[in-house]
Amino acid sequence: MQAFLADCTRSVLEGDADLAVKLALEALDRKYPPLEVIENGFVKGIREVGRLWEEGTLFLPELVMGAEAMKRAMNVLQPALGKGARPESAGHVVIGTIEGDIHDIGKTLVATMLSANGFEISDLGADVPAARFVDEAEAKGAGCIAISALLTTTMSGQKRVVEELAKRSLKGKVRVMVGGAPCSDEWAREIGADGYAGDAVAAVTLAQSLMGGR
Ligand code: B1M
Repeated sequence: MQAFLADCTRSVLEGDADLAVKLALEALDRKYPPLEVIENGFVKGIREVGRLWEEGTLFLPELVMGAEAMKRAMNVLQPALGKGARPESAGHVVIGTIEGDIHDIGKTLVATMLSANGFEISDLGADVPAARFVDEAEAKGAGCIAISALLTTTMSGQKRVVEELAKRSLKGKVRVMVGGAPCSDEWAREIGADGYAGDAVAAVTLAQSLMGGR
């Protein structure tokens, strides 16, 4: 299994989307736990790509190729995350990546895990204006808004969502959770959000506690 996970990591590092898809299909075939293959295989690869890019060893086209390999593998594995009996709805969550930010891999993984755990999901995609989160929550009667931000320059948009809720007298009625690399518990407190989740599993636990679910 360790050697297999290392191959998954390498496929993303090398930006080899065909290999990433082949390995993802093989993982399903071998009945490996999909979340472990994602987190300890492919995600490790994309984080290393980001680190190498930051230190100037890799360039933007290689970052894009790594992301493409990661996304193609996720497309294969994500349906397997949601398999099994669907419990009754644990509540409705509106999720998206904040305006100005197109990073959507982590957000989509969180949405899939929430859905697999019984939450109804409105996934607004990436680059979503603050007001749009609140419009959707109002329209769907959602109990929670989950906002992803991967850039230090876009995370302030999460605060705008909290402000928009307050403007419409919905603060406290619709709970807000934030996530993404630059966010933290401290940041969530600072902007008046109800919580921060560091990964997709923590996001499920947090949503359950915020919405009084299981
Ligand atoms: Co960009 N990028 N990127 N990038 N990118 C980062 C974020 C960066 C840290 C890289 C680096 O410098 N090391 C850096 C940000 C620096 C900063 O702001 N401090 C950066 C930059 C600078 C940029 C550009 C500005 C580069 C440029 O153009 N010059 C540009 C910005 C574009 C824009 O958004 N406007 C850019 C572009 C891109 C690509 C398009 C090439 C691609 C994104 C493809 C896509 O998503 N469709 C990309 C990628 C892939 C990355 C890195 C390498 C990987 C992100 C990722 O997918 N991780 C990233 C470096 C890094 O994160 N180490 C980087 C895997 C994913 C599963 O993890 O997203 O963290 P993550 O999600 C986790 C948790 O954070 C959490 O759960 C997820 C699952 O465990 N989580 C939530 C996330 N959202 C949540 C929401 C929740 C709860 C939990 O609910 C509330």
